[in-house]
Amino acid sequence: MTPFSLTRVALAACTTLSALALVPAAQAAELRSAEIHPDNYPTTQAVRHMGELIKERTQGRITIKVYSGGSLGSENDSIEQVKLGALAMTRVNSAAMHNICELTRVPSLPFLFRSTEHLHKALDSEVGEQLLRGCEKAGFVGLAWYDSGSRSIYSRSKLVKTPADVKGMKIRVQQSDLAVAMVEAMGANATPMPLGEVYTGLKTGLIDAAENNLPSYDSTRHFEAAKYMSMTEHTMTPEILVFSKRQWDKLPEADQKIIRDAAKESVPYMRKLWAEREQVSKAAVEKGGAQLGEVDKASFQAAMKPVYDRFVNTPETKELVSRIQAVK
Ligand code: GTR
Repeated sequence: MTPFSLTRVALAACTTLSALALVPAAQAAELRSAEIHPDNYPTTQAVRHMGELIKERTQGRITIKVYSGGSLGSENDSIEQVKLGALAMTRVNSAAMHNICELTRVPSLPFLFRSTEHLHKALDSEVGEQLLRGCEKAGFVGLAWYDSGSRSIYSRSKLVKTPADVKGMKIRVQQSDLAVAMVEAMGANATPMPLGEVYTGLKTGLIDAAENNLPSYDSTRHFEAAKYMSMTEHTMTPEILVFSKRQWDKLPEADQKIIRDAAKESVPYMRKLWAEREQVSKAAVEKGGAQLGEVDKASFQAAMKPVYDRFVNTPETKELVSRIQAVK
């Protein structure tokens, strides 16, 4: 072989190798997904369902393993892992993404949605897609929105009717500037902390109150420590399913499509489970001694003006909010 033909062989080998690198072979993969809720919670079950669809459509080549119950850490921990590409996916509440991906604040704004139907229509529309895409530059592929009902305040000592009743109360909130601002606009003192610390915080009196939806109030057993839940329903901040952009970019397009479609198809499944779970949890907390009381909602809503002034202050956020409000 002449030196010339040797080079040709080497060149040909290189070309083949680089072509292989550009078009990744359809590889078997187990996608790991983090979840802080227990196994029987609707979010956990929805991601498992999504995994079954993917497994079926890839003949078992791609599967999802959901690590539930916070076994991979807090929501913030899992977001960090997903960003780094160490973890494929995580399901978190949008509040956990607020400080990382600004547009996720929009669907968490207080009293934005008039009803569950309004929330579904808005998030299923192009606005919902635009908000999901907004996370890409931060390293996350937003796959789907899941229901989270609405959040209400529960206290150790009393039912509340108006913001005057929560004045000075120490209320635990999610670790988000918007969550802090909402509770402070009511006149309370916001204490951001991870969900896992709230039960003890309530039991020891470190905090007077917290706020969450009925299924979480039930599954965390917070109702044992704070039995007065006042139905402020101040935010319908949805759950969000995010995929690591680093891992996503390594997947062949056909697999990306299978994953995206399965995520979307898990949404109606989740919504059904959620609606059932809200009823079950309401009955369970009441049976466990919780008292649910109505509030003067208009007074809470009126107190939220500073929150809108601070967080809806760019042409983009203003436009998104008015498009959501215009959804019939
Ligand atoms: C729940 C939500 C969790 C978490 C939690 C909290 O409703 O599903 O992801 O954000 O609230 O208050 O920390």
